[in-house]
Amino acid sequence: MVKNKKDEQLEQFRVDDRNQKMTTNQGVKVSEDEFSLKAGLRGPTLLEDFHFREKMTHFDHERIPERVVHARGFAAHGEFELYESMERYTKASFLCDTSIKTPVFVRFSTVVGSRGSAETVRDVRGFATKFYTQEGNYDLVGNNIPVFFIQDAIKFPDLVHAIKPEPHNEIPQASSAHDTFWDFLVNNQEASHMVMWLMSDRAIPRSFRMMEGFGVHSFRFVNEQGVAHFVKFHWKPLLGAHSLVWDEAQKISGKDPDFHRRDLYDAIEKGDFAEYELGVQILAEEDEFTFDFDVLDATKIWPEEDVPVKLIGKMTLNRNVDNVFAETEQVAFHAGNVVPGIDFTNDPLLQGRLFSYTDTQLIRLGGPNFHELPINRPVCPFNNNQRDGYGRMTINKGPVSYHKNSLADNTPATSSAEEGGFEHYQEKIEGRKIRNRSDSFRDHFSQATLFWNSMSDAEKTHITDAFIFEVGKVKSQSVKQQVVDTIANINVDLAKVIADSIGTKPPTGNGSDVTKASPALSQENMVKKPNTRKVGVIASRAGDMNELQNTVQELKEAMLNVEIISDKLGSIGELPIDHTFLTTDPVLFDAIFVASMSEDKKFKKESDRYVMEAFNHFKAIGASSSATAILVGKEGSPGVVNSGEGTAFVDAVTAHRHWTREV
Ligand code: HDD
Repeated sequence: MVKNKKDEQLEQFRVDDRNQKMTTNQGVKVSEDEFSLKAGLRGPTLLEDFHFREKMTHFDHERIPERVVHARGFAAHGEFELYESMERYTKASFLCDTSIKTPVFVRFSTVVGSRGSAETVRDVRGFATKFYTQEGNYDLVGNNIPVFFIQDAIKFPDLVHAIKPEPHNEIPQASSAHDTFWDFLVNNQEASHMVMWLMSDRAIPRSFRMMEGFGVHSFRFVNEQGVAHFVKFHWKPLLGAHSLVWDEAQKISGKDPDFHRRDLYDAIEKGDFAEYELGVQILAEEDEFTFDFDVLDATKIWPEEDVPVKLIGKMTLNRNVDNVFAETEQVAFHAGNVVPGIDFTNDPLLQGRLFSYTDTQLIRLGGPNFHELPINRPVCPFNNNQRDGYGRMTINKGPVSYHKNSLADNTPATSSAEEGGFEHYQEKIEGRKIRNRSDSFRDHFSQATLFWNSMSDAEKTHITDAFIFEVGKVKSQSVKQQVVDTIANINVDLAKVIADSIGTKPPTGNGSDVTKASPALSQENMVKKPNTRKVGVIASRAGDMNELQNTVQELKEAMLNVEIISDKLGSIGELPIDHTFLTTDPVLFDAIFVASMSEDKKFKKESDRYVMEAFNHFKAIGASSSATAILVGKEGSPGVVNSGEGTAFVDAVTAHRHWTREV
């Protein structure tokens, strides 16, 4: 079923090869696809075998360069619906007319790792959305962290060189835990705020479906009257933002390197669509200078308590791609793709991005016609005088390909603003050409401290441990010391604990006097829901079948996803066994419930391993009355529940993690 205008467009390009005859790319039917053409049964292969040549040549050219950053990604289609008209602020029609459902395509990614790297590494996540609006494509190319490492795009190549694997040995893959990254931080302290986020739980999300998204920069909304407001964009997941535990994340990297894409793909296939509300923080132009930071500085947030986030619509990701290469790999995002009503600011990071994205697509997608690829095409008409180039698909008719002309009545014609033409916001600019930055960009620590102050105790522990893990892997004693001294500017006690663990001298410096906190920054304060949480139910064939059936039923009614684990595949009564102890792992579940035990020693040992691992990762653990023996030594611990306690197990799963548990 074709779902929307974008889907309708893609449908024209879909091909189903099933039940078709095999042909060459020239349409000639192929008679033999097993053996190349040879001179004699044991003779050499002949050059005239055009089918062999074509098949091999195409294969030899199957790969394209991976993205220089954000190489590992996964995407889905969906729709955006508006709650209320924003016409007071913007003339973008998809944000004014609540009857419009805008098709979207969203690609999530890690930043540092190469295309085949694991997905649960400690990293920023890309959250790039293409809105196929009736006025052209609008791309919101954001991350799951609201700030960035640097203030000026000229430093982006340096940042990426420092965080990617070190060039002399290409180690480590997909990780910031190495000398060059931390050397970058201490010599470019504008990264301090972002590094606090990177060391926090935000960098190890539980799921793409449980992750916030941010446009990061201040953009501009411009309304029909030409009045502008600054705006920051947020995506708020309806399931709340939640994270893995670092030890668990590392183990998942081995057990299931595809953990995040599998989660999103499976959820969509099941009909558990990923949902996010679009939020905007809006600031009048005259309030530009009311903060103790510069609104053009991408290393700063606008605290939600100071500038509330207004939720204006909802995005639902409801369809997986048909072909990952054609869609996810060939999609070309660009922070510069805007529509009338949305405009840029002078944020020097944003300004530089406006150059980089088209430039990178030219090398990655091999020429200037990548906008014609099905996934990149706008759903509204597009006509201009651009012509030719590699891979051109459009057949432009007629002799005229220039403006102005009389032979085609001066068409394609430009449009006035009233007719929907994009007119850049007429911001007044004055100044000297200068290579420097404003003094208002020089405070690199206050918001890093604000972030630290806003964390719960558990989150602070995770950040501390993450610093010790990462900086502890740095080989240079000098860099380690400089990191400790840099962190002292954020919080001196944090710096002291790190110093004590990684063998440096205690920090010099007195710390920060920022006492402000922003509760909205803590994931502990976010909505928590049971929906789609994955429970591994351990069951033995010898157990009570009816009890198992009832347990599974109850958990499913509570919106949890249940998978049955046993020693062998097969079924227990009517219920199929989804995994053996070996084909899955406790790190792949949100909670473990032991429904029944077996006398078999190996079964017991494996069940103990599952329960222990879940316990160590602060997950909910439950057992039926016949299996409570498995909880011995853990009873009374937060999130450990036996079945006599009603909905307690579901509540324990809903709580996400039980950080006060002593492990
Ligand atoms: Fe970028 C890709 C997000 C700064 C240059 N970026 C890329 C993607 C995301 C972001 C989500 C992946 C898009 C996809 O899935 O295809 N980038 C950001 C954010 C930034 C940011 C939120 C800061 C606020 N980026 C940034 C700077 C530059 C770039 C400062 C260079 C001046 N980014 C690129 C790029 C990439 C890219 C080299 C690599 C692949 C691509 O564009 O398509 O152009």
